[in-house]
Amino acid sequence: MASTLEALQRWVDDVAALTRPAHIHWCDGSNVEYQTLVQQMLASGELVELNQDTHPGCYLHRSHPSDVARVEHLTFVCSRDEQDAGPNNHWMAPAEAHSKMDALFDGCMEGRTMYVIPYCMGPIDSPLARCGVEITDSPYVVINMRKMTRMGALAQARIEREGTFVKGLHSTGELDPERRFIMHFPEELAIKSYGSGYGGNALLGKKCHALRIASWQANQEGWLAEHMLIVGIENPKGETHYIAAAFPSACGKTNLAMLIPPEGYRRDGWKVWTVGDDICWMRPGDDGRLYAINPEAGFFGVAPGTSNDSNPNALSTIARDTIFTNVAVTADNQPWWEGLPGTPVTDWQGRPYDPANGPAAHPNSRFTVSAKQCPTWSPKAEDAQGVPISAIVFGGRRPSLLPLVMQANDWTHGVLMGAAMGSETTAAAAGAVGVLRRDSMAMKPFCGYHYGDYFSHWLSFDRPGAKLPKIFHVNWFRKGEDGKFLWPGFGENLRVLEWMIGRIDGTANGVHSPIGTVPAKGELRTEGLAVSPNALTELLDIDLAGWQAELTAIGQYLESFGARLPQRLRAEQQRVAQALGDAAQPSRRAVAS
Ligand code: GTP
Ligand code: SPV
Ligand code: MN
Repeated sequence: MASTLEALQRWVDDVAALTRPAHIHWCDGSNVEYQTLVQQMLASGELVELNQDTHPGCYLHRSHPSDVARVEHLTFVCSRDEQDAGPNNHWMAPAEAHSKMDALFDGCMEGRTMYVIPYCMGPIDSPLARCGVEITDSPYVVINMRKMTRMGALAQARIEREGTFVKGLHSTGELDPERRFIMHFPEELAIKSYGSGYGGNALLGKKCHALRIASWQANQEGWLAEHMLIVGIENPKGETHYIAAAFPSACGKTNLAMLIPPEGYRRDGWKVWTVGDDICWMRPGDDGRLYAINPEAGFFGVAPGTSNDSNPNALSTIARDTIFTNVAVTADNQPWWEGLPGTPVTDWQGRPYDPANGPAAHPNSRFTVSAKQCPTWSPKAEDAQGVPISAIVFGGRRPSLLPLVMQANDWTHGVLMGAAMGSETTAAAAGAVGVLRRDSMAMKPFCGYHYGDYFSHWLSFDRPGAKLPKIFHVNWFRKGEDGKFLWPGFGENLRVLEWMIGRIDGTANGVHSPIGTVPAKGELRTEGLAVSPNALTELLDIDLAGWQAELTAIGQYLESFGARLPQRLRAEQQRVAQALGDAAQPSRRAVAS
C-alpha cells in the first residue's frame, strides 16, 4: 500500500490495471527525485542541457511540432446534462467519453513508468487550497508539476486527511492529433487527457483542475476560480492595494504581475509585488471583501517578447533552475527567443536556424519556473487567508474602440464589461491568430460550465454586506492609423493602475460617460511618458457611433446563451445601449420626457 486512503489506492490500482505500466512511482516532491528524473531525461534526449555557466539548472524540452498549444476543439466538458456545459464548451456524454478514453488508455503505459503525483493548489495550509492527484507516464509533466504546484508528500498527507481529491489521468500517447482529447467530468471531479504532452493539455493542475473543475466547484460553493493575475501595488505611503486582472492567454498577465515601475515612480517609492500570474481563486471573507490566493507555485510563461526592456523581473527569475519548452538556442547553448539580443543558431525544432522557416522560437514557447525565484515575489503569496482584492480588471487585445481604461459604474455594470470582453486570438491556442472573438472574463476556454450560469454566479456576489472590488476595463493594445500600438505598455501600465487606486481611494474624479468613467484631462500622470498628447486623446476618446454598434454586438452575443442568460445582465446591456443612444442624440431624451 502506497496510500492509506482507500479511494486513492483503489483508483491508482484501477488505472494501473488499465494502462499496465512496468513500474509505479509515487512522487514525494523531493529534490533528489527531481534531479534523478532530469538525469534520466537528459540520457533519453527528452531534455537538452543548456549552458550551465550562464543558466545553471536550465534545460530545454522540444515538444512534438504538432503539439505546441492547448487544443480547444479537442477539449470537452462531460457533465451529465448537456445543458450544464453550455454553448461555450464542447460536450460529450460521460459514459461515451469514459469508454472512448479508456480504450485509448488501455495498455498505453506498457514497458513504462507510471508516476503518481499528489499536488496541492494553493498554500498547503490554506482553507482555500484544493488538492488533486495526477497520474501520468510523462516525466516532463512530473518535473513541470513540481515547479507549478506544491507537489509530493505534504500534498498526499493533506489528501489522506481530507479524503477528497481531483483525479487527473494523463498519457502522452502517440501524440497523434487524431487521438488527442482533454475530457473533464466535473460531477466526478475527474479529468482524462490523452495524446498531448503540452502545457495546459498535460499539466492537469493548471487549466483542467484550477479552472475548469474548480470553476464548477466554485459555482456550487460560493467562490470564484478565474483566469487572473494577482498583483500588489504599494504606494509611497506603504499602503498596498491588491489587483486581480483577467486578460486572455498571451495578453499580458505575466507582464503586469511582474511590472517594474517607471523611473519617476521608483524614485517616489512605488513598489510592485507579484502574487500570481495566471490563476486566482477568490472568496468573500468575514469582512465582506473578496480574498484571493494564487493556486499555483510557479510560472508557465510565454518566452517570446520577454526581455530586459519588457520584463526584467521575468528575465532574472528564469536565469537559473528553469525548464524551457520550444525555445531556440544560441551558438554557446543559451536559450533564445525573439525579443532577446544575440542570434539563434538552432530553432525550436532543433533545426539549423533559417528565417525562411519562421520564428526561431515557437510563438507559444514557454518557461517553467518556481515563483519563489521572482525578485518581486510577494511575502503575502504564501498567506493561507489570501490577499484582499481592491480592484478587478478586465482587458484584451482590441486594436480599436476600447479606451485605455474605463471604470464600471457598479458591480452589475462591471460584470457586463467582463462578459462583453473581446480579444484578438493568439498563439496560446491552436487555430487562427488575430481574429476578434468574445472571451468573457478571459474564461472562454476555461469556464467548466454554462456561461449564462457563470454570469449569474458573478452577479450573486453583489449582496448585503459585500464590500466588492471596483471593476475596470483596460486596453494596452489600441493601435493608431499607422498600425502601431498607441500605448507603450509594460511598466508604463502602472500609470493606469495609479489612476484606478485614485478612484478607489476617492482622489481621482474621472469623467462619467455612457460606457463608464474614464480619466479626466490631466488625471493620468504623464511626466516622463513618451506618448504624444494626440495619442493620449485618442486612447481615451469615446466613439459613440462605434460604441452603439458594439453594444448591439454585445447584445447578440449575450442572447446566444439563451434562457440561462440572467435578466439582470440583459437589462444592464439595454441600460448602456439606451444611455449611448441618449448621448448620441441629446434631443431624443428631451422629446421623450
Ligand atoms: P498566458 O500565460 O498565455 O495566460 O499569457 P499572459 O496573459 O500571461 O501573457 P504575457 O504576459 O506572457 O504576454 C504575452 C505577450 O504580450 C508577450 O509577447 C508580451 O510581450 C505582450 N505584452 C504584455 N504586456 C504588454 C503590454 O502592456 N503592451 C504590449 N503592447 N504588449 C504586451
Ligand atoms: C494559457 O494558454 O492561458 C496558458 C498556457 O497559461 S497553458 O498552460 O497551456 O494553458
Ligand atoms: Mn493563461
